[in-house]
Amino acid sequence: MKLPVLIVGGGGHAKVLVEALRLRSMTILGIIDVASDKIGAEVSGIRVIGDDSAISGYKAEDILLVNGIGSAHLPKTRTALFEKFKAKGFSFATVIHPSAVVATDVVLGEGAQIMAGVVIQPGCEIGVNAIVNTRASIDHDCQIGDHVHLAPGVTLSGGVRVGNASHIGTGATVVQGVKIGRNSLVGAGSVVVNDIPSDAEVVGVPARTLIKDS
Ligand code: JB2
Repeated sequence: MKLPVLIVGGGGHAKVLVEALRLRSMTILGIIDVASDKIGAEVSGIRVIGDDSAISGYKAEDILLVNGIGSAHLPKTRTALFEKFKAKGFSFATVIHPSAVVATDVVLGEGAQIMAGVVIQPGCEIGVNAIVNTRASIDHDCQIGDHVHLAPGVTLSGGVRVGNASHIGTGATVVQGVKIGRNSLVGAGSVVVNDIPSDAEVVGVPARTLIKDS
């Protein structure tokens, strides 16, 4: 039996999740959001029932959480929210939009979210709490770390590794066999042809370290 879900966070990413969950016939009990002006309102027809404290009204074994926080940068809030509620004993639902093509041997971590139009080829591993966003494409034998966000339209060739909590921006392309470290940011539209260390920010074609104005 599928447990009902609570979505934590009620912004743009939550809207996309509501659609996928409905198509999977999941029961959505409500949305949890910290913004006081959202409480009592609806997001895609689902009521915002309270802030994070409302979750304590549910037993961890009776529900699953869905992490509704996305990001257009490093996924710090999303990661913290996942870790906070795991520490309280809650589990997170894995969400796979029915239009995604996911090879039979792909290993998905707890709470991974695979959105509309995604393709994931054989031999891939996707970490816990990762987002593989709309129409991203992951070729064979890629390893995607925990909390990683592959933004819409990202293309990874075979054997790419992405370290925990990195963000690959919209439409970026990563060529065969490249390794990207942890907590790194790849700008939208970049083409990554060389390994990227941890804690780096790269952008461009080919992708290079971003030099910031002081
Ligand atoms: O700790 C929290 C918390 N922090 C922010 N707990 C709960 N329950 N809610 C929290 N929020 C809420 O998340 C904010 O009050 C806000 O309502 C929501 C975030 O909405 P927003 O639309 O700003 O971002 P998003 O995370 O839904 O979407 C981002 O990431 C997506 C992947 C955006 O960048 C989107 O454009 C993007 N597609």
